[in-house]
Amino acid sequence: MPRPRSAPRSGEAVLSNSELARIFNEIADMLEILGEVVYKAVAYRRVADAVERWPEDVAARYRSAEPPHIPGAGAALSAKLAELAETGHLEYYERLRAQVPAGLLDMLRIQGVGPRTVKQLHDELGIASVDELRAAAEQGQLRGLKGLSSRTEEAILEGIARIDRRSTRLLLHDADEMVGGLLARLREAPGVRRIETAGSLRRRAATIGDLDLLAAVDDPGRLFERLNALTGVDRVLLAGTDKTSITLDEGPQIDLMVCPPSAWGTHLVHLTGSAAHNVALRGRALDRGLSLSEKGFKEIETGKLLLAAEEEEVYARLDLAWIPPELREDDGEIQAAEAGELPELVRLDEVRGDTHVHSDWTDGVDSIEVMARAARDLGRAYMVLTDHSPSLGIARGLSPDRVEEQGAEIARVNSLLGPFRVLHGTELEIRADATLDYPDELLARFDVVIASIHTGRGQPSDQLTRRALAAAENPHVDILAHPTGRIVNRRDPLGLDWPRVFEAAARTGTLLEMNGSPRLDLDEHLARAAARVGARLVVASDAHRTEELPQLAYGVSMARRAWLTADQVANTRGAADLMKLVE
Ligand code: DGT
Ligand code: CA
Ligand code: CA
Ligand code: ZN
Repeated sequence: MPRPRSAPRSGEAVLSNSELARIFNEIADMLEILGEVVYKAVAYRRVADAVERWPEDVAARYRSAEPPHIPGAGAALSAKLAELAETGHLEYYERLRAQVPAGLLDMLRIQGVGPRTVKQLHDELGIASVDELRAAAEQGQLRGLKGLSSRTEEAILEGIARIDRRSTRLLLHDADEMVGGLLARLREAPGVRRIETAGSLRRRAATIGDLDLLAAVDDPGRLFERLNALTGVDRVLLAGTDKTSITLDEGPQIDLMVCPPSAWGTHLVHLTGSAAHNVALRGRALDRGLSLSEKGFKEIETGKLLLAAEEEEVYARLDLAWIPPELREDDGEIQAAEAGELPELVRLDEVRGDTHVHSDWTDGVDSIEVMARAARDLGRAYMVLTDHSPSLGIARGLSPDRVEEQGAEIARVNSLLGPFRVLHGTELEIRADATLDYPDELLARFDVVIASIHTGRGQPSDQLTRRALAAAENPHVDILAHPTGRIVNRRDPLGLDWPRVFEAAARTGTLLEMNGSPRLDLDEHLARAAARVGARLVVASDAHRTEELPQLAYGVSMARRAWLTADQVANTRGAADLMKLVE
């Protein structure tokens, strides 16, 4: 049985170690900004570090009245951890937040800007936000302060540009969530015949600049009114007769375009893009004596307008097969459509099982049985349970004995839920020295082994490559999980020698994961490159709770953007065939 955890009652927030650490670090930041004595901030940071690395769930230990002995956490700090663990809140933290303007904490996100600089900038120049800091740096006002120079100004501007680049584009998952409710409400608006997402969201790009919607309506005015009246709409940027832009209170701009139903096809092609794809289509239209815009095709000689109510008609007039939105990046899809060689892209309903799922035996939230029932309810035929190996201390990785016990629990769940199957897997850490975290004899006993790199990420590229190759070459390793280690908008991908890794994967039959969590790793470009040299892929959710199991769909979206067919995605096979493939 799993180690008893004081289980989170549903709806109640239980803070993870990294959330506790983040709050303690933020307290330290605020204390420094407020100019408190240094040792106080140091104490909070020390405890934050220890909590972050603690091998067990600290909040759970507090809740079960067995607080761990965290070095540096005396009575006062321990009481604060207890308050956070039990209530999810901390009075003291809230009080500090009321004292320190949020803009000052934002400034700490700029690389190279620490609390002391923030305090100095605030005290001496009254700067209280990133925007004010940018303006001051641009105007050369910082170099007058003690310890700062024109080089600091440049570094600060550079740092601001970097966080801008990171934070302005919305993660696909978040964009879906934002647009879902909005679409449903607009669909009910009087006179709306059709409404769809367009732009990068419809192409399923990993990040989205703004949300584009297209509606076919009889009366545009009524729809715009409806949009403007929606709660949460912050302001209307531009209200035209066929186009409006709004921003939500939180989140991105939304471009809503409307069109008559008879011109839906050309409008949807236009607004879906990409711009490069559209440019190529227009060129093709010109070759045929036509000028293509969202309104329709105009015969250049006669000026006659030819409407297209469906996308298929647009492509047909250009002698092309209809091109799935995920491929519309001007990356070979037009040539393929012309030659009748578009791939039959893999679909979510073809995926039989999920190859990367966690439970509360390591860092997941739900039990094996609960995860399995939820996967079954989503229509999957199997899932590979891939809890962590021991060296991932933070995730309470499993000792060999615990692996054995887990096998028994899986057998019990399988006897309950058959024909659904839980396959016994592991997410095996590829250690910093390129050795693997379990001995071969133990690895041989798993149904499926997925290997990944979480530690030693700062190594030079050739050592990282060596680690990935060592895993691929081990006959017991079946899948390389989230191979680049990126997290969209948060963590850059590792720079491995990908051609070598993909060659090894293809040669050894090691599968490469397309992880559907906000990692989206591999991305579509690397996955396409891997498939080109004959490697196969899998799509997976990396779910740590039941609510994350549907993330598998994002792996499929990226696989489609990588031009993959069902045959190239190994888990479109049933459990038995997958096991045969990786044996
Ligand atoms: P985003 O918003 O940065 O994630 O990317 P998109 O692709 O959604 O771009 P967006 O919102 O600027 O425009 C939506 C679509 O409108 C785009 O995919 C194609 C079309 N479009 C926009 N600007 C142009 C343009 O300058 N030329 C052409 N041909 N099409 C354009
Ligand atoms: Ca867009
Ligand atoms: Ca747009
Ligand atoms: Zn995982």
